[in-house]
Amino acid sequence: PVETPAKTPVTLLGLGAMGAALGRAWLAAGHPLTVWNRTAARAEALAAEGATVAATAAEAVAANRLVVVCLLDDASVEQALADAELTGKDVVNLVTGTPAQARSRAAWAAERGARYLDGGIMAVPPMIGVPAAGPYVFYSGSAALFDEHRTTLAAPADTRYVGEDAGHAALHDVALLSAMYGMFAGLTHAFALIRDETVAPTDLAPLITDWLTTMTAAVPDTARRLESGDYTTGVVSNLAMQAAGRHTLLGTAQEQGVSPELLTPLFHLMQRRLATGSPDEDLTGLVDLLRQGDR
Ligand code: FVH
Repeated sequence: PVETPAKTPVTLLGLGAMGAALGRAWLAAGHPLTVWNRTAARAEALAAEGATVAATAAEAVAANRLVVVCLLDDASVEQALADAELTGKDVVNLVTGTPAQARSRAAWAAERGARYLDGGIMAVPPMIGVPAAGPYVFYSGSAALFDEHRTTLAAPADTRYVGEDAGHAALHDVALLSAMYGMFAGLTHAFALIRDETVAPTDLAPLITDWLTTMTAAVPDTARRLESGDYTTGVVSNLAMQAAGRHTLLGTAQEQGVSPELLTPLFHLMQRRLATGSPDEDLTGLVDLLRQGDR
């Protein structure tokens, strides 16, 4: 008979919405799982599914070499792992944080004799363990740790390793979340415009979806322009024309009784860039304007 290789045992700290989903995915994939959660009752469901419950975080860490942390924030990592012996451990931190927090957490782990990988989860809990939903996690930090555990890490969600700099997973995570919040700002304003009209939100929704999907062509265009430094060749919708459009967009907001507070910052930036004499560019120059050194 062919023996199936044993699955890497995993320790998981934190059984909130995301931690529980991750734990369930590792159990489903056949990994022995040791869990700890500050509020013990939250571990009961996973225990019933086969997880071993540790009484303390330190005990959970002691159980396995691979230790995955999915707590609320960086401060909770500090508190939960204060008494844990990390020498020889492989710590994978999936807590959402800033690049600087990730880098200092990497240094903190190194001082304690652990290898460190930081992660930024691009998914919500129901997507975990459902490959068709497209979940993935950015990882950065120890390449050796990532290579050794990549199969285990891929059980709950696909993996994207983005380099040895421990801050880069968080940087990618926050860059994508920032783009998402820009989209949320736009659709919030759009729905506000039609709120008191006889236009049904459910009729507008597919139109917004199609339009935003078409407009994502601006993403690779902007990237190419930033890399080439040429912000004008092939521009279809120039900055001067778009800045002039503020009268229509802000005027419509006023007519509809909608606050312009989500739109005005972008138009202010356009006018500042125009003031530098860049009417033939597209919006790429706003990227440079946002850099604090350019203020
Ligand atoms: N849920 C989501 O949609 C997002 C998707 C992208 C990634 N995030 C990040 O994942 C981290 C965990 O998020 P979560 O959804 O599991 O969060 P909660 O359900 O609120 O659970 C929080 C867990 O953290 C424990 N905890 C909080 N403070 C402490 C502390 N001082 N010491 C020890 N544990 C702590 C909490 O324990 P308890 O309240 O049950 O006792 C939960 O286990 C997060 O970084 C997201 O940004 C999720």
